[in-house]
Amino acid sequence: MEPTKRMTLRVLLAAAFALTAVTSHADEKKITLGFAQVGAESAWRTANTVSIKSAAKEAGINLKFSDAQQKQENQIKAIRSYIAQKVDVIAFSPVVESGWEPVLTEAKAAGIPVILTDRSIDVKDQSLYTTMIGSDFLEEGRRAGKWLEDRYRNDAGPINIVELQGTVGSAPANDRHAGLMEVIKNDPKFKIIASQSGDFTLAGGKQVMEAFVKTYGKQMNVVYAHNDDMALGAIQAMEEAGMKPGKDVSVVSFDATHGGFQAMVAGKINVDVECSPLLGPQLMTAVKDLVAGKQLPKRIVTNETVFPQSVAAQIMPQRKY
Ligand code: GYE
Repeated sequence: MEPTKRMTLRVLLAAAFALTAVTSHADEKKITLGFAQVGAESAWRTANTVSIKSAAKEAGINLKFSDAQQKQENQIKAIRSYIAQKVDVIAFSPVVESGWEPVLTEAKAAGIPVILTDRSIDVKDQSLYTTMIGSDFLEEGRRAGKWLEDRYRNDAGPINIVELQGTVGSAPANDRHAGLMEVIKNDPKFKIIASQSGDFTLAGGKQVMEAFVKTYGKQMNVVYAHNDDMALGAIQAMEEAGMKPGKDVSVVSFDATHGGFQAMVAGKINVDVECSPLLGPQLMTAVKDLVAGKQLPKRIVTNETVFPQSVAAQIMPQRKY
């Protein structure tokens, strides 16, 4: 072949290659994920939302996001709208455990797979969701119970516990309570003298604690708060009543957020059981795997630990939420 012809051929080949590259890229459909969030009730939740939004961006996934303001009916509405919009995958963090069959049956009939994150649900038909990514709240409750057993090992008791529960009917509230009970039920010196929901918020925790302080005062030995926001609210209520949280009363909390760590360093929370909100990257991997037709494990459990007050100052700089 003459050099000029060879040259033209080369140019033509290169152009053809470039064209295929462009078309195949355009053919690659962007995955759309509909995510129905619980709300913005706590520092944990804020970190969870940031994690999901930034992981979706990073993974090149088109995210439709809704905030249910802690109301199941809002979440159901959001899921229905994702079904109507024919998204590729639906994920949600269920406010409460019960009542999901109807809407999940609709998703299944539409052929849209559902992933649960953070909180689990109570359904007979396990085929209504593909996988559940999140913490083991029962184990978290047990961990807190074991810390209490150790702390009061040489104390004859009674050890009076007041409990600030999370949202009524939610998996973390149910299981953090059940996990504690499992550990202390055989030791009669531990008594839960009062238990009420503060809805996982700082204001809720403070309000419930104000009432507990008035009714039980010095009788209280332990505040068992289902999250840091409520623990921080309870601390305010105790301080306003002239008590010394962390000293007069042990404060046990969950999440291990920055706020929780700060209170530990200040000596006001005695132990914080870790619960990680950074579920975004794992969720996006699961979404991509699902769309690629891969089989997912039914349960993906987050790795977590317990932070006693004694390690708080040293660990705090490494915390990411
Ligand atoms: O502990 C609390 C949040 O579901 C694990 O919800 C989550 C809980 C978390 O409001 O802070």
